[in-house]
Amino acid sequence: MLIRHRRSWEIPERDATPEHLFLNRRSLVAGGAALGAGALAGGPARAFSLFGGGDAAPAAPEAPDPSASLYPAKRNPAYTISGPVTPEVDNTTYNNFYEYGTSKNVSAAAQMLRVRPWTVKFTGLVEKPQEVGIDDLLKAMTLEERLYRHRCVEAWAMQVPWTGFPVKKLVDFAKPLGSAKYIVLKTFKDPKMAPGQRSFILQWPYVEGLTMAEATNDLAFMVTGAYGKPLPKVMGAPLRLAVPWKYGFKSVKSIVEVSFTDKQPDTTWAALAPDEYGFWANVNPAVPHPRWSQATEEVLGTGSRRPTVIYNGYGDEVASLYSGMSKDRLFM
Ligand SMILES: Nc1nc2c(c(=O)[nH]1)N[C@H]1C(S)=C(S)[C@@H](COP(=O)(O)O)O[C@H]1N2
Ligand SMILES: [Mo]
Repeated sequence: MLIRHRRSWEIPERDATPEHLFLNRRSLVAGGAALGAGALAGGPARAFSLFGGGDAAPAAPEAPDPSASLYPAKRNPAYTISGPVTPEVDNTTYNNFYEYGTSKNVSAAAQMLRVRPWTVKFTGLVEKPQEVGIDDLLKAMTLEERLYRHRCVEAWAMQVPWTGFPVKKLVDFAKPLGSAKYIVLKTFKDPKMAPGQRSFILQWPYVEGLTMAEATNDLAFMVTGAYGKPLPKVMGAPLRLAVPWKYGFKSVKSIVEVSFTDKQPDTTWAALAPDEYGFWANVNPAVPHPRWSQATEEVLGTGSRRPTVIYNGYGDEVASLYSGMSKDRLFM
């Protein structure tokens, strides 16, 4: 079904996916000789023969998620969407989680992710560095459900019932110093648990960042669950970001470190392809990606497209964050 939807896209998926750029460049730069490049240079389909290698540790049976009783959380009616929620099956079969492969169908591969024990470190410009287990962090927070739009830079979109807590609450918990200007969120790095990290598809670990003003905006959300349950692994369990006015690559998954700095951090996609992806990455239909239009978006599970909206429809909440910044590349 999804394949048929993808065929109906105005732009072929291959032209719209960041990996297309990178895999091409990789074969030019490395000539297929460097670590992992032999497989990668063949393109996405062959790259993930890497994943069938059989040298991964067999998955140990898993205990039930200890946070399951926290779900479903009460819906916060202030955050809603027009139109239906994207069916869960369409969401969990069309993902970007390069730690588990560059195809969209990585749910099975992502089962290698182990979400307990899971520790989150707080580092950098904080009163006192600390580490906290995810279940202790969850106990310190009040979970709520919010319906959010999600817009990938590849011109597809979803409507998701996330559960979590405001990033602002995470900031309060971390107690950053007054000198902190940015929050930096990092994914784990463990190639045994994430075979994609065995090759240089991206610079690992995946890193994203926000200004303190963005992070403490009411919309910025730390996600721990979706569809009334703990977060499925493929969506970035047990802790991911959702900043719905920005392109999806900002919403980093499976976070293990939260740090605070006074310098704009090097973020994963902006570091890899600075001509195509930036730090701000705010959604804007009028600013095309260098290789495709952003004017419309495929809504997963519907087989149809709709017009893209500036700030993905959240301009009333966030446009003021960027006043006086018209010289910055706010929309890529
Ligand atoms: N660690 C990590 N986080 C990531 C990614 C990734 O590959 N690795 N992909 C990003 C991109 S491009 C998007 S669109 C969203 C996808 O989230 P979803 O799979 O839950 O829809 O996650 C973002 N966060
Ligand atoms: Mo994305």
